[in-house]
Amino acid sequence: TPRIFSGIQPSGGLTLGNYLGALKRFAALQGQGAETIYCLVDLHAITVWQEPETLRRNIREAAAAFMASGVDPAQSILFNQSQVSAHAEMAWLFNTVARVGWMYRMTQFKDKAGKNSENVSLGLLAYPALMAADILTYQATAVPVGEDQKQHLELTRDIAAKFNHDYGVEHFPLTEPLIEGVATRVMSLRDGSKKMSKSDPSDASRINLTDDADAIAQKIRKARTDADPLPGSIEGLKDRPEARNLVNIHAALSDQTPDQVLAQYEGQGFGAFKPALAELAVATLAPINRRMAEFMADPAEIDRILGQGAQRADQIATPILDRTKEIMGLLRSR
Ligand code: AQP
Repeated sequence: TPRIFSGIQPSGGLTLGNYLGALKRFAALQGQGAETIYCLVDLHAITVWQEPETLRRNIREAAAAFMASGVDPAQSILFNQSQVSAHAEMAWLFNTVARVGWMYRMTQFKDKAGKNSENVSLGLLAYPALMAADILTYQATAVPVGEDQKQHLELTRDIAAKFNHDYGVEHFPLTEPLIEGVATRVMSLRDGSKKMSKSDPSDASRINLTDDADAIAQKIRKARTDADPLPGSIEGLKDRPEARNLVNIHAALSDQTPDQVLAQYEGQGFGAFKPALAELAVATLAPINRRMAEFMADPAEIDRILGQGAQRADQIATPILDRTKEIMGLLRSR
């Protein structure tokens, strides 16, 4: 059976971008004939400083967000990365396969390191090797991600191909990215050229899954736009990134195409569009927000679910890790 793997960093509160680009699709992929494995990638989160108490809370809150968005721990394996040691072990093996130059070329590394690239953690540079390990430790065949992760997925394929070539085996699959829908790149509400991100210093740039109805409505009301009326088709928004972003968000939330959305608003301005979008966003996010709060009221239950998920994940990962070590000539005597 095909096996789907994906993850999210618990490096802060999750956003509408994470929901539309990832969580909503994770839930929809369940029960479609593939095995689904979803991971809170806490080892990735610590590549930049995380305050321990905040990280602990963010891991539980991200687990609550997954479940509130419809990821069912009975149908999918849901766990946090650091509880399954195969991820870190496989990442080390891949550190010996991947080339340093591949890592320096990653745009996410360049963005996050900025001008300070000698002084970031070594983990931030090696991040894509750990991501390849997450995926290939399960020999996953497909990974649903947003547009921003495409380059890392290509690197995962490069690592798999180089491993298979160097050791003369067909051990790792060439994993396919699943980048689908109109919300593969939700943009900042303040700047249509930047993606909506949980680590953006401006809270007004994003909608958090924990925002209440008033906050959501206010952020959409204040979202940057222009004064022109809306055209009849998305083609007409080519040079209006902020407007295009709001229309795409509407389309993703209402399960329509952007053109279907625009058919309803052609000729109207944002004075009409924004309140409708706010209402739609609140209608989708309020129940998620409520369920998250219910899960968060019982952290021990979240920990139990993640622990159980980790045990199931470990059963798949460990034999694949062992076989990988064997192929590489590492001695196994138990
Ligand atoms: N704006 C977005 N639109 C669509 N999809 C998005 N994703 C993230 N932002 C958007 C998708 O969510 C998944 C998890 O991402 P991640 O948490 O592992 O890291 P990220 O891509 O770096 O997300 P953030 O929110 O920008 O986190 P920070 O600010 O910590 O770096 C991925 O599938 C991603 O594509």
